[in-house]
Amino acid sequence: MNQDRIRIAIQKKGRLNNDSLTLLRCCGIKFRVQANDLYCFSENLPIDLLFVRDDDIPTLIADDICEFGIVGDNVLQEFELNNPTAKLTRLKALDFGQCRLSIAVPNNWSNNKLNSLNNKRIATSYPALLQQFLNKNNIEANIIRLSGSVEIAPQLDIADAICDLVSTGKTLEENNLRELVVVMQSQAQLIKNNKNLNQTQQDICDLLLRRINGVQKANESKYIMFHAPTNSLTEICNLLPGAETPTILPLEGYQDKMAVHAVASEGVFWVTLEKLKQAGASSILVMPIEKMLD
Ligand code: PRT
Ligand code: ZN
Repeated sequence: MNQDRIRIAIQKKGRLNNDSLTLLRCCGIKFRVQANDLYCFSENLPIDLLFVRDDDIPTLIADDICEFGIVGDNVLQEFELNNPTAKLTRLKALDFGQCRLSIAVPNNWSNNKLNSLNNKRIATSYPALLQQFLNKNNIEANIIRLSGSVEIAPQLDIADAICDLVSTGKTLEENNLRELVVVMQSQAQLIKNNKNLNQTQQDICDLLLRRINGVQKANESKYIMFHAPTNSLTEICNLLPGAETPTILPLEGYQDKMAVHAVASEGVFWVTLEKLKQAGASSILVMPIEKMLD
């Protein structure tokens, strides 16, 4: 293995694949991926990508096959509970792959209390996380381990309840199930093992983290431009979410209004724009920001 490169394990196919590749591309890492590739080399940075099942990512990193990986908190925490000596570090929450691990019960479950789960069978692909939750809440239940299609377990009478990932809730609804309690919230994480990187690898790691920060900041920020009456500039600028120092420019041919340009570091919602307009702003433009570096 070339010691001056770093390897990042990402999901080959599934919910995290596209967002992981998009994030790396936004960080300026150039690569060409063919449909059945198991790995690919970046064309412009000493970074290799490995395409694997998401469940294998923590192991690949713990075993030092890859230095980094992108995986959901749910898979990571289940792995950590099963491998308490493996030390993996969360470097960065990535703002995608959001979901929650929840216990769900059939719609006709009459009791909303947690202790209604006592002595019941709960099907899940996350037995360690579920067991930890049950222990914390003093519930004794029978965990049925399933690797997929957990939501149909109650209909097949394999289980009374399930513990599975939920994002929109549509799957639960389609299977006549409802959420009883949230076990954990999850999102994609950039992770690394605790082994020391050599200087070249550390430099690539720093560059990657700096660029991910830049991409996240740019995603959260908007460039906003408008015209504002000179006598209400302060009031109007105070309405801008998270904008520190707006640029105020004269408008050719006007004495009583100015052009304001600002970076709003929080989302700019319609309500904000409506408030700006009410306060006298006009010609309001909101634009996405592609990259940001402090
Ligand atoms: O083949 P491989 O093992 O790599 O893929 P996989 O089938 O195990 O994983 P995949 O692609 O389904 O999910 C990868 C990761 O995406 C998960 O580990 C989570 O971190 C994250 N994620 C985010 C989700 C969901 N949202 C999600 N909704 N993973 C799964 N689901 C499933 C859930 O299991 C249920 O079947 O979607 C259904 C519920 O969705 P809603 O929208 O109907 O509530
Ligand atoms: Zn998986």
